Amino acid sequence: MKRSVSKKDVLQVCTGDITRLAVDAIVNAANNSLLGGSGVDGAIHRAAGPRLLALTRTMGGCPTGQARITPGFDLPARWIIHTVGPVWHGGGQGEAALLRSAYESCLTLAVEYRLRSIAFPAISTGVYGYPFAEAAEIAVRTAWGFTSDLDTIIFCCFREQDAAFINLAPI
Ligand code: AR6
Repeated sequence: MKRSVSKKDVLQVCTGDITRLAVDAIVNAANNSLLGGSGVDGAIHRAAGPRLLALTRTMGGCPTGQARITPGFDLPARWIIHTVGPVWHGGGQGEAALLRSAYESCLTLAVEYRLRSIAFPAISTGVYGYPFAEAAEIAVRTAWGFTSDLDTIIFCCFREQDAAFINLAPI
């Protein structure tokens, strides 16, 4: 299928702290408990404030590869979409399918909530150990499937050097 030129601009890369982004939703790379943790999860809980934990305590967690939505509370973003990526065990334990499912679940929720803009951290590439380049390829390939449904899909890299691994060309 031919892609229109304008669709290309839906996908963007930025560097820095995702909690600062004033988009409709930022994605949290959470764990199965949804009760917070280190990395981007900790940063999001700190920036969103204590009402986030008060709510996620009632939500019963989230299976790997799925997603849940909460308000953004004190964040500039209106919503937080919490997803749980796979722990990297070498690639032979369904990690790629689970990571694709995590991205797909977030993007599907964004469409259901009629959101126009969403920003992703590099899910699973920190504590969970997923090789960055492989994870980035899955992220971009999955996001291309949603470029007709959203105006802006941002890949937010915390470390400046990670942005070089993200190739936005359609795969
Ligand atoms: N903004 C954007 N990206 C960030 C930020 C930030 N403020 N902070 C870190 N990153 P990680 P995971 C990047 O470890 O691998 C937590 O304890 C970071 O450079 O946050 O999915 C959860 O509770 C990396 O590229 O998430 C889980 O237990 C990416 O975010 C576990 O870690 C993901 O790193 C999830 O591990």
